[in-house]
Amino acid sequence: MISFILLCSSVGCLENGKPGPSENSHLEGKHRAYTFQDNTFIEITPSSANPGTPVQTSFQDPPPIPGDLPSSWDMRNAIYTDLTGDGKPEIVLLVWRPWRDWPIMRWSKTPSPIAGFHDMDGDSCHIILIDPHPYEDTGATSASSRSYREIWAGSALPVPLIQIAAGDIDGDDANELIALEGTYTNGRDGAGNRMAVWRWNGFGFTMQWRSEQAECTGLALEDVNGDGIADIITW
Ligand SMILES: [Ca+2]
Ligand SMILES: [Ca+2]
Ligand SMILES: [Ca+2]
Repeated sequence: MISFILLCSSVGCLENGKPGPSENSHLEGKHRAYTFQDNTFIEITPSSANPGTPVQTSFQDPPPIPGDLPSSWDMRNAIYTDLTGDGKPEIVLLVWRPWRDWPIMRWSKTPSPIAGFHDMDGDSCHIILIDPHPYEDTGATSASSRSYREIWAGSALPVPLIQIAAGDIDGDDANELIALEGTYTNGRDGAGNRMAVWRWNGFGFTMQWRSEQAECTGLALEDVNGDGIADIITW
């Protein structure tokens, strides 16, 4: 089952289940593709006779993103999907925002382990899950009174992300978070250099797989080998 809707990102907006702004597959041009087989990801070489097809979505009609997100947040991706496995979609945000230390470090005399997790502007990269319907619990009757509410927010990532996608890439009916990693040195607009797959563990995300180093600038999920399950494409 595939379920992701890319609401808005640095690479395109309102990509409702289609991993790019056009109907065409990303297999055109320079790309690499990976599929999950035998408990690992294997690079595959698609052919012109077997082009990738955009994956279908499960969650339609994404709600508007709450308008009161902090102005200091640079939202790079927003995905409407169920990553936590409870059957209810949340809004998954890829955010760069001003770095803050762990509160507990104010009592520590040792250097913070996350001290270097920021770019030249002092911004760090975070995955944040927010409630897509926060107003429903407040008694408000319309989305106009929406205010954002975090379900889960990760601390500064040691390796920042350039782009994220989500979908079930191993066919177990649970969605994974697929991330294009970059570097704080190159910043949020720099090229990516690895793909990583993360899975929700009940408290946060556990990395399941990480690709070899290979520079790329974007990712998408398409079914390349025709088995109905999304594969990862980078370019
Ligand atoms: Ca959920
Ligand atoms: Ca899965
Ligand atoms: Ca496939």
